Order: sequence, then C-alpha cells, then structure tokens
Amino acid sequence: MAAKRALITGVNGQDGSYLAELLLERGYEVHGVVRRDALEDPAHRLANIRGFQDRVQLHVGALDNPLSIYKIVSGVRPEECYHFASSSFVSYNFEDEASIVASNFTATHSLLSTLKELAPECRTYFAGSSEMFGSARAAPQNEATPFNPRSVYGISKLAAFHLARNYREHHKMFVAAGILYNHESPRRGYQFVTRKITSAVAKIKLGLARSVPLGNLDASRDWGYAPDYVRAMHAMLQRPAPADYVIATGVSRTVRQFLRTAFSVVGLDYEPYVTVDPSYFRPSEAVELRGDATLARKELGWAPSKTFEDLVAEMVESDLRALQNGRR
Ligand code: GDR
Repeated sequence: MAAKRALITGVNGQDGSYLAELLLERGYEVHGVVRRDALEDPAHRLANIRGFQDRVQLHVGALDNPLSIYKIVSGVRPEECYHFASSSFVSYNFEDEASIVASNFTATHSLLSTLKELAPECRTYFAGSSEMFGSARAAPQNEATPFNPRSVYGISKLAAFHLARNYREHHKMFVAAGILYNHESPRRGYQFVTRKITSAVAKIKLGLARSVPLGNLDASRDWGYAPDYVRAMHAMLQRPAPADYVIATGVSRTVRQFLRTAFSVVGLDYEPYVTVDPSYFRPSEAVELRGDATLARKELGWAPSKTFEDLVAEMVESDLRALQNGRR
C-alpha cells in the first residue's frame, strides 16, 4: 500500500517535530513547511528536526502568502494536514496584534480555502488552545464550556477555530480541532515559562547563572507532555468523523510548584535563585485553566503517559546535558 502523505505546517516547532517523528515511525511520507529564515539558520531553527531531517521533505513557504500555500498544497496533495504554524507566544503587547491575527487567523483561512479547492478529501488538524477559554467561566473546562478569550492570541485562535468548524459543517471537510492545554518538552521554546525555568536551573547548577527573573509565580496551568499531545492529534484524524477535543492532564499546578520541582531535580531550593520582575506579569491572567479530556479518553483512547515530575526532570536533565555538551 502506498504511504500516506502528510503535510505539517511549522514542522520545526515543538509539536511539528514530534508529530513528524510519529508519522515517520508509522510509515507516512512527511512534508513540512518552514519559513525561509529557518533554512538560513538551520543550527537553531531546525534543531528540533535535526535527527530525522533527511526523511522529511521540506518546503519553504510563507503562510501569510496564499500563493505560496497554493503551490505547496498543489505539489504535495496531502491526505492529512496538521496546521501548527502560528504565533504561539501569548503576548499582550499591542504592537504584536496585527501579526498575531495574520498568523493565527488569516493563515488558517488561506490554508483551509486552498485545501478546499485542491485537496477537499484531506483530513486536517487545527491547533486550538485553552487560551480560547481565557478567563474561564468554569473549571475544569470541556468541549461545552463557553469561550471567553482575554488576549488577542486567544481571540484570533477562537476565530480560526470557528472557521475550522465552518469548513467542517458547511463544506463537509474533515477538520478536527484540538483544544490543547500547555504541553511541554525539551523542545519547548525558551520564552515559555517551563523552558525558561529548566534552562535557568541547568545554568545555575553549573555556575553559569545566578538567578532567573519571573512574573506571577501563583499563575497556574495544566501542563502536559508534548509527545503525548501529538498522539492525540493523530488519533483525531483517524476517527470516522471529525470533532473537537480538549487535550489536557486535568491537573493544574502553579509556576511556583514547577519551580520547586525543577530545582529539586538538581538538589536545590528555588527561593534564593528567583527574582520577581513585574514586566513578566500579564494584565488579565486566565483564572483556572484546567482541562477535562474525558471525550478524548473515550473516543480516542487517549491518556497522558508521563507524570508532571517526570516531565520536569526530563526537561532539566536535557538542559543540563546540552550545556555540558556545549550545545547551548
Ligand atoms: P501560556 O504559556 O501563555 O500559557 O501559553 P507560558 O509558558 O508563556 O505562560 C504560562 C504561565 O506562566 C506565567 N509566567 C510566565 N510566563 C512566561 N512566559 N515568562 C515568565 O517569566 C513568567 N512568569 C510567570 C504566565 O503568566 C502564565 O500564567 C502556552 C503557549 O504554548 C500557547 O501557544 C498555548 O496556546 C497555550 O500554552 C495553551
């Protein structure tokens, strides 16, 4: 049987890279879209796919350019498409708003409308976010919880989510959306709080830094393990019919708990090493973002595989090894 063809936008990001590995293991022909600047700085921008880049067919594309998407989709004719390319940092900076809307909403529209014309049978995954619940009206949240986004990031994701639903309902395309809670790994970007902490812990342990400046230590999140979350995405596209699924662990923890656990991996107490910097505080912090993944458990047979403690330990140990090997 011919290998299934999959197209992953943002293949070099955390989720794109884990999903590419999963699909390669399952015998897919994997195509990935990256931006031109990634090819110009492969040591950093393609680091996540370094181990298997020769098995992924890379396409240079700008998702804000509909012609570029059109050319890629017409060449690849994907059977499954996973759309990750977007701005992933939840910024409250007004200057970022236009680019967040462009990358989260307009690019999703370009991709879906192109797939509708060129590959209407393609099964598509849209990456929604718990930020769409924003200042959530109830906890834990499931697929029926009302959305109440509180950032342009959440608003633009929610608009794209509604678009994805409309392509499913009106154009009868197979479009599934994950409402994913925070998911972390050694491939997480350094601007996110988990990786910021684990990389600082490694530096502090090795005497390369003295402290780490952070924002609200009492903010809480439902943190899971990214490789588990890409399993769920793949499972969504294997269902008889498309739907939306919350993917989460169901347990929320504070930034302080993350800190305590991360420092304990190297035998240190976090308090002397943390400074609080008000510039990292967010104007309207989401209330309690904690997901209820009952539907995913039932329909996808999905469950998280790693404990919070093991996730944090894996990230700290990976950052320590990278520093010891001179990779960071
Ligand atoms: P989030 O992730 O905004 O939830 O979005 P992030 O790791 O940036 O923040 C998590 C929580 O930590 C608090 N915090 C800090 N955050 C950062 N980045 N830096 C700090 O110094 C700091 N100090 C405290 C934040 O206030 C927040 O409460 C992630 C992204 O992956 C999104 O793309 C995705 O949609 C959501 O998760 C689900």
